[in-house]
Amino acid sequence: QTPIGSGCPVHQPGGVRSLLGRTNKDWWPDMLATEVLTPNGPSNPMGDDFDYSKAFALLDYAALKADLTALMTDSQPWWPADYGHYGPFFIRMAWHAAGTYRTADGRGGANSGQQRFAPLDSWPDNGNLDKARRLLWPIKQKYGNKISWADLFILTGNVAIESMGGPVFGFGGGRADVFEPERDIYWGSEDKWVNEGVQTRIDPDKGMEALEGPLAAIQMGLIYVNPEGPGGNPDPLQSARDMRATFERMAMNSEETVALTAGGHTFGKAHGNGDASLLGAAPSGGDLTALGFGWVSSHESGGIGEHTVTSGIEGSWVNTPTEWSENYFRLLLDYDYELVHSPAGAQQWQPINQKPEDMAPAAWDSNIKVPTMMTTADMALKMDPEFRAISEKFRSDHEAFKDAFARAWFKLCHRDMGPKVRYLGPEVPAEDLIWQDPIPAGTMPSDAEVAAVKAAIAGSGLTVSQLVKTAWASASTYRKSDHRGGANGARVRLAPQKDWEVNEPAMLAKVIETLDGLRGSLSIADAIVLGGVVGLEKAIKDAGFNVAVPFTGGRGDATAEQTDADSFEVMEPEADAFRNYLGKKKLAIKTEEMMLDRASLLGLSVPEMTVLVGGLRVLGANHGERGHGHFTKRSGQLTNDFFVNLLDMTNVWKAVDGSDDQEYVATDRKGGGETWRATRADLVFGSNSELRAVAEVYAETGHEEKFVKDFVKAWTKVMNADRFDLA
Ligand code: HEB
Repeated sequence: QTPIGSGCPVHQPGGVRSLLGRTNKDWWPDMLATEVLTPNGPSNPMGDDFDYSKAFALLDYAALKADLTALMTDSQPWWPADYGHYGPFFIRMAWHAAGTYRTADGRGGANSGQQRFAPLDSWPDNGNLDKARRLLWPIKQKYGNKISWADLFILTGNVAIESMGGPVFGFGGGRADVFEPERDIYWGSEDKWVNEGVQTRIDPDKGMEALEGPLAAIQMGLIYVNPEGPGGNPDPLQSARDMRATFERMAMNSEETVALTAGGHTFGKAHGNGDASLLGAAPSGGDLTALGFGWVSSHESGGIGEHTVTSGIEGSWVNTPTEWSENYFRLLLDYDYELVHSPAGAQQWQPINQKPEDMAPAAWDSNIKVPTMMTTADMALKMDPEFRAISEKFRSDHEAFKDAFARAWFKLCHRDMGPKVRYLGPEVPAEDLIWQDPIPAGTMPSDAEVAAVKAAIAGSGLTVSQLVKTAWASASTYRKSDHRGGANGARVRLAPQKDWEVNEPAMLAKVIETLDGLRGSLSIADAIVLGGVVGLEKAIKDAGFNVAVPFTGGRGDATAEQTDADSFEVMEPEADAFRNYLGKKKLAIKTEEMMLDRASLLGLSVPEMTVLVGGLRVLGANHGERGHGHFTKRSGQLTNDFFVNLLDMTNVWKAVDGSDDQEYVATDRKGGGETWRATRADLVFGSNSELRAVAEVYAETGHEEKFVKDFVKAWTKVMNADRFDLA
């Protein structure tokens, strides 16, 4: 029971939604309020000096893999293995860990072990994966901090595939665990889960357009699509449409989508041999004595083994569910199928007149033969013309299918790890893959080289504003969610980034061309960042301070061939509060919440975000000629004028008519004349009490230099956010 009435709490006046939508506290109001302790820091028992990559280096990798292989067939009475093999179950666990990834904000995915926490641990689609994680606990306990849960999920999926003869492409470790749910992610606004009848997010007429960004699943609580078809409607063609839309948001094309689904469903079975209404609460709402187990069944057998109910669908896809084979496409394409109901009442497809030799062993007794099945989503691979062509190609060329599956699985599991330098362990593939956004290694310039280029830039006539904006355009694409973007590689000079409106293409091209002519032996990526340093140092000196701006060179330059331009398109900012930029598109969330979101992806704290915005305004870093928030009479000097003037009671602020509450004007309380103009991303530092408290610190007498130093620190953090090569 939720205390949230019928009105949807997450939509605000004006049609915008709240940044986070429905959160754990809305789903489980009784959940333990561990956040009362977060003022003391994040809940990480490992401490600040724990370095996961160092611990991983001590791991006996071969021994761990041997233990995992043995676990596959070590059936436990409290959750017996189907066919005596846990492999398929663990593949599903790994796929669901990775499958929450979405390209739009890079969040979700396998890289921090989020499947252990709400809401993911309790999503209907993750049903019974709590048991899979518990089966792994003795191994996690044994290897301790040398293997994170996040890495263990993926490695176990790989070992499962290998142990059943399937193809794998490699494994990279390096996913450090976190110890609390991600609090910065939007999972949707609906107040019902998929199994409670919530509507699909895809509109039959609008398709992909109707799937709200950044979401990548069609219903609340799903990894991607509903196996029974959109909203439970068993229409394979509509299911194909949804698969395309959602897998595209996971960075998968149609071929990868077919390969993954077919390869995955070459293994294992679906569970629906019982009454779904006998299942208890999901883990996060579970009983204290269940110790984190959810969906505890009151079925006479305890709802395990033969009587397991997970999705409600029942049966295996193929006749050989614990071996890699060619059977999936064979059975899918050779048989006609009819719609039937599982014992749990789910709609599924059964081969018509199935030959006994094509039937599957029952999971509990290999002497009993049962029909195989396909879900509506599987039927999409047969019925949709485009998917069908791919299915037929893979059927006739098994080697191509194997290769496509292995590569797509590797991508699925590593897509959110960022550049290859972050991968650890003996099984990292040598081949560079385009989705890793490869960057050639740079060389560290000497101090003399840096000094010479600095002098050349300083004498080039480029302005503080131009240099700062260009460096910001380059570095601020970084997102900690999937470690993409950033200044390394200088992709700001390539399509599509060079043409993004937020980057002022004409100005950007001119600055980069000039820097290119002056950079000597430095990479263009380094020169862009160094340009920012030159601009800042001038602004600091002109303001009367003596504070150095650090520079660490060694970045490389990526080429257009090394850049999957399409995959960068999703990263185009619709708004950028740091440059006071608002695109033409109406935003789904408030401008100031867009700012929080970007700051969060950059890994900034509240004071870091505040000091950066205040500093960038007076440096003239606004998009175009926009004067909003430029609260200074000495433009281009790094002063705290933004905060001083924002908090000055002289000004009376009001919304500009017709600006849809996006633009504001201040007049002098006494004289009545116009003093300043601002956006929401400016005024929020005066109106929100927490931001205001930080703004006051920077406006205080005696803190002028602290402001400069803090700005330089936060700026440098953004410039170096992607320097994993420095270790
Ligand atoms: Fe899957 C299972 C659906 C994709 C792998 N799946 C499954 C199930 C279902 C599904 C319903 C059943 C569950 C239970 O237990 O009951 N999928 C699905 C869908 C999709 C998919 C709808 C989209 C289209 N998969 C997938 C992928 C993969 C997979 C991609 C990988 C690669 N699955 C899987 C496995 C399994 C499953 C392995 C089995 C598990 C066991 O056996 O336990």
